Amino acid sequence: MDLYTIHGGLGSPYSMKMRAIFRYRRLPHIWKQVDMAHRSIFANVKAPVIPIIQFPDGSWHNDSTPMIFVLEKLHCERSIVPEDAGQAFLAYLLEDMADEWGTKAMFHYRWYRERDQKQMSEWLSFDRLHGHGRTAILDSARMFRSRQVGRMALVGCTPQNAPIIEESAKRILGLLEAHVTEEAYLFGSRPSLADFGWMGQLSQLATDPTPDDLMREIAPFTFRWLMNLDDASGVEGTWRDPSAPPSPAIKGLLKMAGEIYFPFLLANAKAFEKGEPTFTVEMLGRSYTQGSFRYQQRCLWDLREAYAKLDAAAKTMIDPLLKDTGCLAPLTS
Ligand SMILES: N[C@@H](CCC(=O)N[C@@H](CS)C(=O)NCC(=O)O)C(=O)O
Repeated sequence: MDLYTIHGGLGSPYSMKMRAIFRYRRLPHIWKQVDMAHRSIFANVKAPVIPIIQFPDGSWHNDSTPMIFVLEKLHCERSIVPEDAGQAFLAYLLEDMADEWGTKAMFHYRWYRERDQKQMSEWLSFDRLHGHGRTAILDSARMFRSRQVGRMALVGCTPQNAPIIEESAKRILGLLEAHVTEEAYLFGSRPSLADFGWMGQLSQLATDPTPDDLMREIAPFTFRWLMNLDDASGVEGTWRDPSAPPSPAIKGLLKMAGEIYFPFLLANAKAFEKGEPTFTVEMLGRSYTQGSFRYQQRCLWDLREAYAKLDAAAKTMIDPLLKDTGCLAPLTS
């Protein structure tokens, strides 16, 4: 049997995203929690991030978005890229926003408050060390916690940025909560890469104590939607009609991209080009500051390239929506 091996973790949003994709796509796989005994797998990939996936041909891969597109080339059944090129672009943009901006909420809620720091450092250490003794688990939790808390400023999870991150998380939850009772997924009755991208990040909000409480209170159906999407291997559906008006959720998420995600990407790219280690950008009426990263400069380039490759018919179809939501100018400038 052609078996994939996913080396991941329950506490890793990108691992949950990829496992859900493998399940939905019915690609035979096994799941391995990365633990101390398996650290050598990191030697097989460039960036030391999980999930790391070994393909049936023995090759090793990581970075979830490129992996999604490699899998699309290898398997055509149960694709997660909408058939219509314009919708496919929108799904890619929303997935990218989940990965790069949605993850701020994940990291912020996990490491900002004492309650979440304690619970999640202990659980994540337990995942890697269970059976090796309580002392080893708690010692490792303390080290892991101080390492993660120490990284918060670099990725923008500071007290100054907290109101922006929390407001944007609540906005996303509000949009999804209104959507999931009316339509199965963002681009139809079958899930797309955008659904899986958000599912990955929000699966962690549903686990960590403070955002778990928040979700149960303000987005209980979204919470349940995530649990269902975790194994959608039985879902059979169709893509939404690309000529139909966009749903309020798609429009709302794109508006967030125009107000938050693109300003963030543009400011990061500008700072990175100039060699500036940090950048500040105005969003939601406040100043947002964090370290500049090459990876997110690449995200902006990739989005622009994907948009530029669309044919005239696809652009005609989605341009009014992109323009209306403030996404067109950053994609074309
Ligand atoms: N862009 C990567 C990001 C993966 C990522 O950041 N993984 C995290 C866990 S969710 C990680 O392994 N971080 C390594 C670390 O914290 O040192 C993807 O889409 O897969």
